[in-house]
Amino acid sequence: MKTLEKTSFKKAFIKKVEEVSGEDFSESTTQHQYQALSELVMEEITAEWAANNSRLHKMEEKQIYFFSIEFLIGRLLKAYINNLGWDGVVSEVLCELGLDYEAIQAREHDPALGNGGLGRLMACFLDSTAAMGFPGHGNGIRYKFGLFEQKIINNEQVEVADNWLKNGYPFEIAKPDKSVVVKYKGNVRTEMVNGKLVFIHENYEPVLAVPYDVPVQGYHNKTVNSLRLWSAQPVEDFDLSTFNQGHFLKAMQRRSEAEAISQILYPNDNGFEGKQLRLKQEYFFVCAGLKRIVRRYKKFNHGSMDGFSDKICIHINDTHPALCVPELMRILIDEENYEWDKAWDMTVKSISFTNHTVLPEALEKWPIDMVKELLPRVYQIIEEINRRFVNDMNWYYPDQEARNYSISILKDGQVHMAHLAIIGSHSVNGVAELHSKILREETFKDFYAVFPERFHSVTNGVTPRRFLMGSNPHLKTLLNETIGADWTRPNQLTSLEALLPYASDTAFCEKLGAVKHRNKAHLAEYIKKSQGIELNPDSIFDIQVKRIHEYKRQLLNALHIMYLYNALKADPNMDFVPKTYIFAGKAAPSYYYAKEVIRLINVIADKVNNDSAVSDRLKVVFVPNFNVSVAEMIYPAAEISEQISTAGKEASGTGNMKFMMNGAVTLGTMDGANVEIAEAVGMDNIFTFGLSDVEVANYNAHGGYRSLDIYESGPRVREVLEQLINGFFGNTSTFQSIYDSLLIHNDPYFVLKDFASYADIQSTSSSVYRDQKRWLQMSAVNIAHSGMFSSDRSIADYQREIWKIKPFIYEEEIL
Ligand code: NTF
Repeated sequence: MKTLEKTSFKKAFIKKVEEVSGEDFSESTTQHQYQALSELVMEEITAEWAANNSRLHKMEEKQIYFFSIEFLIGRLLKAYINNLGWDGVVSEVLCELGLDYEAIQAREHDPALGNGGLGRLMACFLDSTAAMGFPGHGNGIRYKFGLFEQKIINNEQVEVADNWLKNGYPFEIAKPDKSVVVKYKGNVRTEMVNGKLVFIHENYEPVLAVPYDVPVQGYHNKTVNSLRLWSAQPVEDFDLSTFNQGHFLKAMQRRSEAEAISQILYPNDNGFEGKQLRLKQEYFFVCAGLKRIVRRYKKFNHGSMDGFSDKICIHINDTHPALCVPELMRILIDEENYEWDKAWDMTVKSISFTNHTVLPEALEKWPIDMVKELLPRVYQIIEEINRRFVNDMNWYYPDQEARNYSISILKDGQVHMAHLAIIGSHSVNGVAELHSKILREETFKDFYAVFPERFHSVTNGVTPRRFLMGSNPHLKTLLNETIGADWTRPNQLTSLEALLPYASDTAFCEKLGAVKHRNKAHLAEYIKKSQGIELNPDSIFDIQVKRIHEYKRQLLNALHIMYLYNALKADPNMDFVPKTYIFAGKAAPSYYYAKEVIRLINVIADKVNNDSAVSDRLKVVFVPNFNVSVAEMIYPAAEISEQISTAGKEASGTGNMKFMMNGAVTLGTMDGANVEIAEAVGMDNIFTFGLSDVEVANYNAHGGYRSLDIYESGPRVREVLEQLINGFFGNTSTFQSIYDSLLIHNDPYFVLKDFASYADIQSTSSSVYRDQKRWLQMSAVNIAHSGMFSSDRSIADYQREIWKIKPFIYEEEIL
């Protein structure tokens, strides 16, 4: 890779703009400039990409394939430019040409091919894998419509289709010649061929899977990996036989049924919706992805699959790709003629599995009849895997029949996908220490008893290239000036610990405060422009951004704001540090309760922001359409990071890490990775509150706690609860379902139980904030200890513990 030369880049850019616009450069629009810049970047990357692919064909290194139903990659133009080391020259040239680099970047439609944590984690992992210079690729679905765009109209969430491909997408390459056929439905016939039973899948409905590859560029190195996204198309443009018989409508229907598979991303986060189309999607990218991997492996290994599991890791991201287990078995047995035992050994050795949630409503269970009808041969294999597993268990543990049944794949008329994933892989891991403990001791405890050696823990991480270096340039500069640039190298983020001595250095802290203030002002400007709300950048920016979900408890935050509002109204002279509460996040369109929480927050914002008695001290904003780009603007501006889930429910959280890296102080429960953040920074540099996971579990074991006790004993809380239903927000605006959940349905997420403790810690944090020196010291300590939350570290852990590949050695290839 060559470094970019300014004059030749300027010339090439002008020429490219004229090519894409067909007009003189002076007539070009931002859209043309964006297209031209994207094309130049792609030309550079694709040259290296080809070289990389041919290196990988030699199959000397073990390769990782991440199978995931979501890849929430975010905008790529700036990330590519930074990774190529072109950032300095590109900014300078665009500035000299009088162009606005930020506006050019904003032309890129942020691809929303994921809901939240699980999909974004995959994007961070791809980034880290490439940054660390080894082969790891993504395999998923090219949804025509990504996650809906969220608008807030009359305080409510309104969903708008996300037609992200309408202007084309410059960073993908279609590879129709690499298309494969995926087969659904039909029946399985058996035949004896040379004394061997052969399974023939016939009368199936074929769908064409067409791959689109997106390059994943390493950081300042020559690695370019691939994210392969599959698009579903009818096998022939028209189903000619049907068409010729005059059944035009039927032919068209087949076509749209095929296309439907990759039409839309299911908008649920942490929730399972057992629709047949979703099951089709799951098999679609599993079947297509494995087919290409196997073909390629055989092509470069003399047609043999023997060494497959030594060279290929199939990493399945939650259970959506769990059909990899029976599908790989099907390939090995039906197509490659392996015996069952050998095929099973190869399958289990190749596959590893990460679990991302313990919420029971998110665990996938498919009706047996549905799987049987849609995937007849795959189902037969699942049945056989289950039969052998149950036999083995009954043999080894003859006195444990109930336990043996409880861990089988097929039970109660359903296929239990997590069981399939655990039984069919050599490794299962949780995504934070606490989560992994809950998997071992609760969710999968019966499996842990049988396969203790399979259980691992790898704490999540986030890419500092996007979430610190890319999105917080002023902080990056300050860090470089203070401790040098070592921390910017892949897998070196722990070098930020060199910042620790500066945490008590007044001059450094002042600069840190100035960077934060500038980022707050930048966010305030965006909010002013987009929502017309004026914020005070001197107030505390207290931020909760994530999916809206009962267990994440945005409601606790909202009720507390009502409580503060009441207190300010009751005592206008109250001693109060001005606060700005910022929320963002989407609710699943069918999740009524979560949408009510969004409405509540917006109604509170209206009330508070329009009350001149308080609005100079208290402000509330709900930023619409939370996505990766909005996130990148929000994290750098945060001072308090709200991570307030009911303990035991949030597997890890990754927003908590992004906030921390940008110097926000966590205010949270001891849940998910918050526990490890607390360990890293020490209890003096985090605000924790609330029940522990064990306390929550104990209450639940005894039917919960009595929420009315809190209502009865606390007048302040009672006032807030009554305001939900007494017309406080205007006669038409009541929140009966929220009130009922808290008081009639006994508050299953312990919102009221944790309320007092939350209010206390909120007030403590405000007192600490008054001492800016102390606050900035906390902020610096958080940044300094954020190194272990880099996804480079997570990937290094996976390499060592799970994929068993040689440790990473960083070699800088440009700079
Ligand atoms: C999410 N799970 C968890 O809710 C987060 O705590 C975690 O940080 C991320 O995964 C990444 O591991 C999901 O998105 C899902 F889909 F599994 F529910």
